Amino acid sequence: MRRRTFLSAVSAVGVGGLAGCNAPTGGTETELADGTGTTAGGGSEAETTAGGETATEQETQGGATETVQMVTEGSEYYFDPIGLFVESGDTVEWVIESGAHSSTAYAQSLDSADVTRIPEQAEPWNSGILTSAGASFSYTFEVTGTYDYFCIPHKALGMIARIVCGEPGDVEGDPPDGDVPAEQAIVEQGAISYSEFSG
Ligand SMILES: [Cu+2]
Repeated sequence: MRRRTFLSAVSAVGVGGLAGCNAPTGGTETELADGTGTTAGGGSEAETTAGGETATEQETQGGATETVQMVTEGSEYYFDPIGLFVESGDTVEWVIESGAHSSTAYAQSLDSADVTRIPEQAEPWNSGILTSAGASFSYTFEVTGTYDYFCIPHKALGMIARIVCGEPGDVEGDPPDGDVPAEQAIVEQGAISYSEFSG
């Protein structure tokens, strides 16, 4: 039930904000209707969840794909939406809308990050710098928690964003390179557009 609400919100943002560039979530809602418990990942996912919530997790696991645009607009460089909620098992696809960007997790195991701001058990990701419009990179979120990430060439200019998978994690404050939406706001709204956040 909550999941459907979130997806509806994401769809609305996508259609309104992207002027029909694509339809990121259009095809995935139908998968949700019958996509329960058939994937190989289902078992391990439940194991990583705190005991009391297992039933809920099984009910809501999906495999939906959400899209985040990477944008250069004048002197602004940003991810859109800048805040996004996903369920464990969902995939996020980052797509170059304009400019050249990367999607890189705040994980000290990666050369370009000075701090770690993803869950301890999570696999860090780094798309490398993508340079052509339409180029994309995907990552499937398995571990519950909060993930902050950035664009390598534009980190110093504040091109950072946040994804909450399942429920907020234990990150504190904002990343060192700028502000991102609060975890609870992401959970409540499902997706927070850059224009909404930057005011
Ligand atoms: Cu960038």
